[in-house]
Formats: sequence, structure tokens, C-alpha cells
Amino acid sequence: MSGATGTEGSDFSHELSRESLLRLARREIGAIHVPGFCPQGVAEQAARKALQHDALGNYHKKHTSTVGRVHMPHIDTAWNAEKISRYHDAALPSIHDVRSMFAPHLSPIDHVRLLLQEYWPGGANLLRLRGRPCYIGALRVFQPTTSTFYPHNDHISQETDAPESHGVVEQLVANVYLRVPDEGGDLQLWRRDPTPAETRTILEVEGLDPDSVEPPVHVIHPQAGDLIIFSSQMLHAVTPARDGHRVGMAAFIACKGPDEPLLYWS
Ligand SMILES: O=C(O)CCC(=O)C(=O)O
Ligand SMILES: [Fe+2]
Repeated sequence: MSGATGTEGSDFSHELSRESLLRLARREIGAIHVPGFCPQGVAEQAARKALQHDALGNYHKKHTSTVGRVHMPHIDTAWNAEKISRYHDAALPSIHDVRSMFAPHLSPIDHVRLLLQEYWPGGANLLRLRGRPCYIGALRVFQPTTSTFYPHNDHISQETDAPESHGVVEQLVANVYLRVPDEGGDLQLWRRDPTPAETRTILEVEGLDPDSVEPPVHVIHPQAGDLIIFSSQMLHAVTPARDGHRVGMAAFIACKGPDEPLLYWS
């Protein structure tokens, strides 16, 4: 387990900037970890609301189904036309609802959106698929002791074949942590993509047996309020919490090259 200095060393940047984003997209660094990106009181206010939210449901998965989320993320559309349509209908009202959970403060995912727009050479924008806006800001709830994400990766081609998803050269994911247990709930990062055989297993059963993979390169125990951005195409995992809920906010970021806008969604 490590804090901001443990295994991070020179493989992490601790500021979100034009330079750190470009270096992350080129895989010259393993992550951007900004401690205290969001004030802890603001984070905790939203974590409390997430745990009581009417739209708190589970991911539509077999193995990660104990991980809750507020509003439907795109992955749960599962290539189903009716669900895709519902997802896009709900996208903007869901964004506005999540924003209101942080009011009167700035939502940290909105803050990330603004900084990406300002720093990335080609700017940044909300992803639209077949012209329709996506949701962003999915709140994830890991239950005490039972929720885990096995080693896996995330790529837009697993979720959609819409024309706007073509040409992605790197996919990142930004997580803002709102509540973190004292023990467990660690983020594990490997510095490699899955092999073709591992990719097949990830698609079939949502993740790899942790014993089938070498130890992770980085193990991070985030603090409430931290922002961590890393490549979602490389293997990563979340260990079970030990003594409480783990609540985070996640957004994927597709990168088509420095001069093209970054595209973000949940
Ligand atoms: O909650 C985390 O620390 C990362 C979860 C994850 O797998 C992701 O954001 O893609
Ligand atoms: Fe992931």
C-alpha cells in the first residue's frame, strides 16, 4: 500500500497540466495523481448523497454486480438499441443531477472537464455517439468487503461502434475519490496492455483471476478528494474495501492525438 509517494516515484505526475497530460497519453508516465483535488468536505457531502440516491443501482455484470453506480453508464447499454436510446435520453438530466449533488460547489468532474479543455492542445468535449450526448460523472459505490474490480482494461471499442468512437489511439480514465475506507479499496496498476488471451477472458468474465497475473507495478491507496488519471487500456484493478464504502466518480477520456479534442464520457 502506498500514499502519494509510495510506489509512485518519478512514474507519476502530481499536477494536471498540458505537459503531464501529453506525457500520460504517450505512456511516458503511469498516472497523474493530484492529492486534494476536491476539498474533503465537498467530497463527503456528495458521497453521502450517492449512498442514498434513488438512481443507485448495480452494474449489469456477473462478477462486478456488487459495485453500485448512480445513473446508467454507457457500458451498461450492452449493445442493446433500447438501452442505448434510454442512456442518451437520460444523459443530460443525469449530468445536471450529479452537478446538483455538489452544489453550491463545483463538481470535481466538471473541474476535470474544464482543465482538459484548457490544457489539451486540441481542446476537449463531451462525447457524442451518433450525434447524441453521453453521460459523464458516474458515481461508483464499492460496498464494504464485497465489491472488487478484478484486473481488467476498458476500451471504447468494447462498448460501441459508433463513427465517433473510431480513431482512438489511447483511452484514459479519470477517477475522483469521494470516500475511501481506511483499509483496502486500493487501486492497482500494471504498466501493460492485456495479452490477446487475457483480453478474451476480460470480455467473457469481466476480469482476470488476480492469481493469474504478475504483481501490479503500482498500488495506490487514494485519499478522499484525490484525482487519479491513468490509461484504462492498461490492466488495472480495485481490491476489496475492508471497513467501509468506497465512493468514486469516473470518466473515460478518449484521445485521438494531440491536435484532436479529447472526448469524455461515463
Ligand atoms: O475506482 C478505481 O480506482 C478505478 C476503477 C476502474 O476500473 C476504472 O475507473 O476504470
Ligand atoms: Fe476500469
